[in-house]
Amino acid sequence: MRRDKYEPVAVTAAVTGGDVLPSQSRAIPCRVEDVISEAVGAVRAGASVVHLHAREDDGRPSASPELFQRIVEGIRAEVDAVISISTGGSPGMTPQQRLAGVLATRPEMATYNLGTMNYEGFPTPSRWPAVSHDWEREVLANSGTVVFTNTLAMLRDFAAVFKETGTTPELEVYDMSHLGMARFLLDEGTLEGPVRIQFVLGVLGGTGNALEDLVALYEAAQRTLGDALGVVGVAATGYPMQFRHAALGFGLGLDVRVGLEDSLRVVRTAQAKSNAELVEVAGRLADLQGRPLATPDQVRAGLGPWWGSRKT
Ligand code: KMH
Ligand code: ZN
Repeated sequence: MRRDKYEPVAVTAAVTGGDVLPSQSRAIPCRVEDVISEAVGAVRAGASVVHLHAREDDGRPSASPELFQRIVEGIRAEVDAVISISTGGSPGMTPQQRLAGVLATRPEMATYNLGTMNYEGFPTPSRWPAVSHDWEREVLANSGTVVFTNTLAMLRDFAAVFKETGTTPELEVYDMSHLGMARFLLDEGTLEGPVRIQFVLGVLGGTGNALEDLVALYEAAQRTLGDALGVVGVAATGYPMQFRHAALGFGLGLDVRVGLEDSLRVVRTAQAKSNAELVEVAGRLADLQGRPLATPDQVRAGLGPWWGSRKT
């Protein structure tokens, strides 16, 4: 799907993630009430979608259905936003744990990671952050061994849960090979088009973070998926590429994801104090290009067939 010149674009706020360590930035929300207030702040700053992971109070990534429920209920009590739950979770979670948030909250959208890959958040010991929790030390000690597992069997199982819960899969494409997998899943009927794609750039194990990588992936997606290609978005990691890809993405008519899950800095020399700060920058980049920010209902109108056939 290609958008016209002045059509709205949506900003997703990825407010906490499962990979960044709370010791890296005081702004990363961990407790339920902090995740809620960060998400609410991001929506008030212009985001229409919030992408959510859950954490224990000490910041350890969690698959607790209760935590996901409390987070989603808390956000919905304060703002209207499209909820996108992570099924990527964090390294070490089982497939069932990774589905827990979707089963507990039946969100409009959830991430759907298309391939098994290396996934290294902390590859270089000399650049590791000083951390204060033992669980964070374990994350760093696992450096060099992290595999993000997404087998074909898992993809079929996850799709069945998404269909049952009326959840739109947001296909996370880190690599050209993931487009081939999406095509296969469409052809065998596991997925139904039009599919929503989000390019994730800059993860060590996937495509790099150059602007040309986004253009190459976008062209490949149009060629590979054709009419089955629905809304397209981009999530790039790290400063300044998060914002450079936001500018290019809006120019191309794509949705854009920003947030502390993917990038901690708001300017070269300073960390963001909140997710809202990052969303505000994205909003300015859209506005400068004459693109209004989509409302949650405008995003819902573009969700795929499983959301459309949802019964409750
Ligand atoms: N942390 C991002 C780079 C997911 O939650 O399913 C990838 C991500 C995956 O958001
Ligand atoms: Zn995520």
